[in-house]
Amino acid sequence: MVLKAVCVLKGAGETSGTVYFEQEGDSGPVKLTGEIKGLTPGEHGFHVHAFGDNTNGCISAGPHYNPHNKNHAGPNDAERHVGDLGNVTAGADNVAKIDITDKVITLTGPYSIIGRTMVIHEKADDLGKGGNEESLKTGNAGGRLACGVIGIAQ
Ligand SMILES: [Cu+2]
Ligand SMILES: [Zn+2]
Repeated sequence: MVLKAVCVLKGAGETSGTVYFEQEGDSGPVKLTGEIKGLTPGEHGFHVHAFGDNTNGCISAGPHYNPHNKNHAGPNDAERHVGDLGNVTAGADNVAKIDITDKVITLTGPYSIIGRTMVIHEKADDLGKGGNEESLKTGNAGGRLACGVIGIAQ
């Protein structure tokens, strides 16, 4: 059985996008596809944040989804926040194509990301290697350009 989810990202500015999630069975990796437009060329931090709450814009989504109380890191690090998906890269056309396969996030069970929020950031995520305290919390990725709640797709 394939589980599917979708997230429509919107913000106060020009940035918007759609991300599709697919997972084969309960324990397979999650494949993310889609695109985000209206970005400055280069890397932008991309995370699952804890709450599916956009009442006060993307800020209400809270911190990175971190149910196991770890430090912030990159998607390939053994210790990371569940929500740490690293960076996406926008080209000269201001569009980032999403093509990520991740073994930590899941669409099912107690740590499912459904009902939480995807956030795309202003700056690059330093993946916990920035050498300061903030790096181990947020990766110094700066402001939240756009976000959306992850929902069940048909
Ligand atoms: Cu974030
Ligand atoms: Zn993080």
